[in-house]
Amino acid sequence: MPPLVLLINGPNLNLLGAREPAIYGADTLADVEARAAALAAELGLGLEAFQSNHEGALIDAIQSARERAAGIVINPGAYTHTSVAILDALNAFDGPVIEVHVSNIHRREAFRHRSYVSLRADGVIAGCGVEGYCLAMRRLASLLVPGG
Ligand code: CA2
Repeated sequence: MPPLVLLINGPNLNLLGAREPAIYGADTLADVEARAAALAAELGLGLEAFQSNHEGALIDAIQSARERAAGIVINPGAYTHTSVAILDALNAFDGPVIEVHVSNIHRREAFRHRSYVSLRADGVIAGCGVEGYCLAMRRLASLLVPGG
């Protein structure tokens, strides 16, 4: 079995492609998940994708990764800037965590500049559009796949 990566997207990211294309691009979340799954297979990784608008459901998904997943790619959406609970859940996961933001949060409002999740993340990608998810997968492959 290839090492499993859990791709987690937080609140409102189900709207990718539907609104605000100037900030978030034109690809839908389904496009992003399909591309990540295809890339994962190429890189010798497995992929499971999950999205929720609910903080507790995101925490349950992160906790479930403890038994099943080798690594996590997470875009926590606005919870990035508010959720100590998501940080705590990630701190209880032993594998590598890559944080992704579609937009460059540092070029936006001041309240988006702080990330609780970055206190745990092994890598952070922001402002690369949805391509950031693929960059994150490649980083996890180099950490998790021998010779990857
Ligand atoms: O840039 C990112 O990926 C964010 O995590 C996206 C969050 C935002 O709160 C963070 O500060 C940065 C918002 C996701 C909203 O996604 C939408 C996508 C399309 C249309 C409307 C919202």
